[in-house]
Amino acid sequence: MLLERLQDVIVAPATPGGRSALAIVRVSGPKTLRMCDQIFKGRKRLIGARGHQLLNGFIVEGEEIVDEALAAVYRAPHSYTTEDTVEFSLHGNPLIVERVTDLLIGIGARLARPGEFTERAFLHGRLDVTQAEAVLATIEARTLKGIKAALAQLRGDLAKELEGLSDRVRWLLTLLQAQLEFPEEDIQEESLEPMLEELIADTKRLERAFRRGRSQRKGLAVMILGRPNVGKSTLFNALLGEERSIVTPVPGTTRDLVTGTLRLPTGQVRLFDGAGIGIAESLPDQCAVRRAIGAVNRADFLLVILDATSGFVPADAELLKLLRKKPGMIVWNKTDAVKEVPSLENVSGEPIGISALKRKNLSPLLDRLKEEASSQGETFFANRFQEERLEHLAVHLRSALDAQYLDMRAKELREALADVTGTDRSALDQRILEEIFSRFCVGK
Ligand SMILES: Nc1nc2c(ncn2[C@@H]2O[C@H](COP(=O)(O)OP(=O)(O)OP(=O)(O)O)[C@@H](O)[C@H]2O)c(=O)[nH]1
Ligand SMILES: [Mg+2]
Repeated sequence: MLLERLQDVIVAPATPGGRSALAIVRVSGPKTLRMCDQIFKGRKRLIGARGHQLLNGFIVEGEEIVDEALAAVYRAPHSYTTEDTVEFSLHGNPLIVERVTDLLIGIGARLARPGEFTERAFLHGRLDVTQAEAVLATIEARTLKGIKAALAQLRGDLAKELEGLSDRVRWLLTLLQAQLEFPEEDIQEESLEPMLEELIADTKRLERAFRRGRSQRKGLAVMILGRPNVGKSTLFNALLGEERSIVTPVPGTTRDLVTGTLRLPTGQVRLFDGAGIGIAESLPDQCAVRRAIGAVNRADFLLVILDATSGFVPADAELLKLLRKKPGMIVWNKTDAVKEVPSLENVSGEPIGISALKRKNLSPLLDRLKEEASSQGETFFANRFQEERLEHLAVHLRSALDAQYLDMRAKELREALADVTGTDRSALDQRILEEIFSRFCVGK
C-alpha cells in the first residue's frame, strides 16, 4: 500500500498561501518530468534537462499562458525525495499557485498529503526518522538555538547517538552471555557495572537533550506560580507590557490559565498565569487550582512568587519543593511595601526581590529567562515514541543494574536493546509514521 503510493506523482505548493514576490509549487514522482513538460514551455524540454538545472519558460494551458515561471529540475536520486522532482517558481499570487497545482492534478498528479515529500525521502532511505523529525523541527523551532540543533540533527547526530547506545547495550549483552556460558572463564562481573552506570548516565543526558528540544520547538514554557494574591497576574502583565490578566486586591481573582508570548532576543517564551495555589474551598476554586497545577507540570521553567509583605509561610514550602524537579527561580514580590526583603534559608539560588506593581528590578528576571531560552547544552528533537523508548531504556538499564542474577540481567538488557533499536526505521509501524508526517505542512 505504502509502496504503491510511491508510484504517484505528487504536487503541492511549498510556500504559504497569500500574496508574495514568489511562490513555489513542488512536483515529485517517477513521471514528473514528462508530466511537467505538458504544462511548461521553455526553449528546452524538462525531460532533456540535467539535474540541478534552472530553465525559464511559461506555464501554459493549451494556448493560454498561465504565468511566466522558472523550473528547477532535480533528477533522481539527487533530490529531496530522491525522485525526479521539479520546483516551479511562480509569481506569488494564490490564484496562479492554485491553477498550476490544478493543471498538474488534471493531467494525473495527486495533491500531496502533509509531509509527503519528506515521507518519500524517508521511505527511499535518504532520511531516517530522527532526520525527518529534524526537518519538522527546523521549520517549527521558536529559538535560534533550536534551529541550529535541528540542523545538526538533520546531519544525523541523533541517529549516531542512538546507534552508539545500541552498540554499547549489545556489547554488554555479549559480555554477559559469555559469563553465563563460560562461568569458569575469568570475566570480571564487576566490570559490567561501571559500564552499565555510564550507559544509564548517557541515557539520562539524552533525555535532557530531548526535553530541551521540546522547549526550543515550542518556545520556553514559563509558569508563574504562588499562593493567591501574591501578585502573579501583576507580574504577568508587567512582563508582557499589557494588561492581559485581571488584577484585583481579592485573593482568587485568576481562575483560568492565561497565556502570553514574550519575544526575547534568544527566542520565544510562553508565559502562563493561573490561579493561586492554596486552600481551595469552592468547586470552581478547586478546578482552577487543578488547572494551575497541570500547567506547572507541563512547564519548562517555574517562577515561584512569594509575598514580601507576609514573609515566608508554611504553604510556600510546598511550592519551593517543586524546584527540586524543575528549573526555576524564587521571586519576592511587593518589595516596594517592605523595608527589607525577607531572607530565605536552605534554598538553591539567590531569590530576587521585585515590585511587579512598580515594575522594579524586573531585569534580572528577564535576563534569567533570556538565558533559559537560549539554554546551553545538547538538544535533540524527538517524537513522543522516541521519548517513550528512551524512558523505557533507562528503566531496563536500571533494572539490569539492580538485578541479582546474571540471567535476569541478560533479560533486562535484551529488553533494553529492543527499546533502543526500536527507533530505527525497520521497526517503525504505520501509526508512528502517520503521526510524524501529519505534523508537517503540505508541500514539505
Ligand atoms: N505593593 C504591591 N502590591 C502589589 C504588587 N504586585 C501586586 N500587588 C497587589 O496585590 C494584589 C493582588 O495582585 P494580583 O496580581 O491580582 O495577584 P495574583 O497573585 O494574581 O492573585 P490571584 O489571581 O488572586 O491568585 C493587587 O491589589 C495588586 O495591586 C507589588 O509589587 N507591590
Ligand atoms: Mg491572578
